This record gives sequence, structure tokens and C-alpha cells, in this order.
Amino acid sequence: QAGDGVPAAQKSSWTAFVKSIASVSGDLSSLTAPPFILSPVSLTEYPSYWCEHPGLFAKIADAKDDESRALAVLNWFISTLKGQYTSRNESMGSEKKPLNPVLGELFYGFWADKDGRGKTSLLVEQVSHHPPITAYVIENQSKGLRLVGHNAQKTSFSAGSIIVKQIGHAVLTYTPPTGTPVEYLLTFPRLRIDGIWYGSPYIELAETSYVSGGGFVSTVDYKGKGYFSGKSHSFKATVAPVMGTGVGEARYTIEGTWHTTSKITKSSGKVAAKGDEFHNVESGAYGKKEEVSVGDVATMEDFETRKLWGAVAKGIKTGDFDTASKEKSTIENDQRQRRKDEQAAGKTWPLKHFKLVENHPTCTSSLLFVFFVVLRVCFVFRVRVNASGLECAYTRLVLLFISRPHTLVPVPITDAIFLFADERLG
Ligand code: CLR
Repeated sequence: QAGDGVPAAQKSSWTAFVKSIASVSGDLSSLTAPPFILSPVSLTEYPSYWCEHPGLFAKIADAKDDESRALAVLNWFISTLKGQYTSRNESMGSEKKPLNPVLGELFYGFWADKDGRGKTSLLVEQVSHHPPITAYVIENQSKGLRLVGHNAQKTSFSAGSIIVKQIGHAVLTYTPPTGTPVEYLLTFPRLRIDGIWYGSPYIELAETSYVSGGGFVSTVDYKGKGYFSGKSHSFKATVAPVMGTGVGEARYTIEGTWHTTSKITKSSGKVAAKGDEFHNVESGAYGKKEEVSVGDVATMEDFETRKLWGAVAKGIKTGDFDTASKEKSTIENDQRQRRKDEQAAGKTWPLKHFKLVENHPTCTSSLLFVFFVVLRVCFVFRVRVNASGLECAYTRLVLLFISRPHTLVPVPITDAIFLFADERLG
């Protein structure tokens, strides 16, 4: 029944919140929500979901050829979805509203070396507050793997659900011991947050996301439970070469539900190996999720997430919402003052690890658009394009166009950004 998940005393404030979602479209982050739906975790911590299976991430470096590497990247990507999109339901009973990071908020962490997989480091910075944009770097230096990405969201309300369009993308770079680096472009699925009526929100994924690079493109289609059939959290992925023999033809098809298991079918050649397990959240490397390790709060700087939000988080966790909201106001007032002072001084907040760069000057973008269309046509109609560098251009162009809605992209300032993080974490 409607409102079942809402504590009796918060029913009216939940209704007010839902109404405000319906009217204020775009950015939900600054809306005031009733206490029961608040999470004590800041959005700057979410990029750690990308590496809760550090072994699967490291394995990308072990692939022998482009084809198996494309599968390894897809495998790691799929393995992150359960954590990204269902873990709050598991740990807190429903999807929750994360703390809205302040400008310049920082989150550092790592996953220790184990079984020769190498150490993986995480660095996150909130690079914009209005709209909220979170940028991150995840790196396993010993394996030559580096993921750089940024996230923003555009929300709307439709048929009782919140629709979240993810803006941003991530680029995974694999640098082999010898030879040239390979780049994989990752895009993110669309979210539908259901269960709003009942006060127990949960996420379903929709539409399509891509992993493109190393000569292959993986297309992941997401489907939820239909009215009459289908399972929730279903997906179907295909892996196809972007040039050469069989361009655009799926070599592999993977089907299943991302929060449980999936199977892979090989479609190239005469022999089809059917029914092999692709991923299984219960077994082997998938079964053991490893949360990120962070340093001691006592040694943190003021703007590091767990220190900054410490008192707010404690209030939310212990049910002391008065303290939580008082502490939250203190942080917000401090932010407002900083912005005022900066404006008066004609300065802006200096980001620590990223700089914002213009993504696509209009003139080049329209030229490149033509090029992109030509390549896309080649791909769809399976025309062989074999020129070197074309595929790289293809990936870059996809990137250019999917990231169109925002013009500013955060890029890491230096290659030595982990020195600071490592210093903090010892
Ligand atoms: C952030 C980037 C991660 C994946 C991810 C998972 C959950 C998303 C979150 C992103 C963005 C913020 C989000 C959240 C679920 C709910 C929350 C959309 C995309 C909104 C702001 C809160 C809505 C309030 C309801 C719970 C009522 O890789």
C-alpha cells in the first residue's frame, strides 16, 4: 500500500518531498527530504563502486588479445552494477538520498595488493556544486590500468518514477608494458527510481550503455520487469568488432540479470559455445566484494568527505536528526560564505586534482559530426573500414557526442595526483 515504507510521523513530509520532485525537475540534490530517506554517505564515495572487485579490474591487464580484453572490460563493468545500483537497498533497506557534496570535497581510498593483483588507488573530487559534478581517478599502476571519469545527473519525474539521466562518462586506459596505450570509453545507463509511492525507492536500469575501445564495442541493453513477463535487472550485451572482418556483427551475446548471473554465447565461426557462465555474483572473484579502505579520520583534512560530514553522518545513523540538520546547515552556511568571499575577491575555488576544460568547440564539433555519421553508417551497414587510427577517432567521437549536454569536462591536472592521496593514507 502507498506510503507503507514511510514512518507515520514523516508521511506528510514525504508527500511534500514527492510533490517537490514532480515540480522541480533537473537537480534533486538540494531538495529537503524527510529523515527516513537520508543516507549518511556522500556522493563522493560512490565512485568506489567501480572497484569493489579489484581482482576483476586487475584481470583486464592479463588478457592476451583485444578480443579477450574487450570481454574482460565488459566483465568488470557488469560486476560493478550490483554495488552501484542495489547496495543501498541491501545495507539500508531502500534507495536513499546521498549527502550532496560541497565544492572541492575530497575522498581518497585504496584497495591493498593481494594475490599479485597490485594496489589500486581511488581519488575523488567534487568539481562542481551547481550542478553537482563528481570527478574521479582509479588507478592500478602495477597493471597499467587507469579509470578517469565524471558523473552528473539530470532528473525528471514520470508516471510516479524518478528518471535519472546520467551525464558524463569514464575512460579506462590500459598501458601495456611495451606498446601503445588502449582506451575504452564507458557510458552509463539511465536510471528509473521506482517504489516512490510506497516510500521504499529502488533503482531499475533502462536504455543502453556502451563500452568502446581496443577494436570492439560492447552494447549493453537494460530491461526491467515488464507488466507480464521479464525479470527485473535484466540485460543483454553484444560484443562486436568496430573494424575489419565482421565489423558490427556480434561475436558474443551475454544475457542475464546483472545483480545475479549471466551467460555468454559465442556467435562467430561454426562452433557456438552455448550457455557458458559470464558472471555470477555468488562465486569466485565476484562473491567477495571489497569495500574501499580509507585513512584515519583524525588525520584527514577538513574537506575530506568523512571528516567534513562526520557529525552529520553520525546524527543520521543514530537517529539524532536535529543534530544532523544543524551540522548540515553549518556546512552549507560556510559554503555560502566562501562563495560570497570568492565573488567579492573576484576569485573562484581552486580545484585540487582536476581542471575543467572545454569539451567541444562548436566549429570542430560540426565538422567531426559529419565524420562520425560516416563511420556510424559504415558500422551499421558493416562496411569494412581498415585505416589505422579510425577506430580511435570513432571512440573519441562517440565521446564527444554522448557528452554533449555539458561542455566542461574535468581532466586530471597532473599524473602525480596520487602522491597526495598516498601520503594521506600512508
Ligand atoms: C551516482 C553515480 C554512481 C551510480 C549512482 C547510483 C545511485 C544514484 C547516484 C549515481 C546519483 C544520485 C541518485 C542515486 C540514487 C538516488 C540519488 C540518483 C547515479 C538521488 C539524487 C536521490 C533521490 C531521492 C530518492 C531516493 C527519493 O556510479
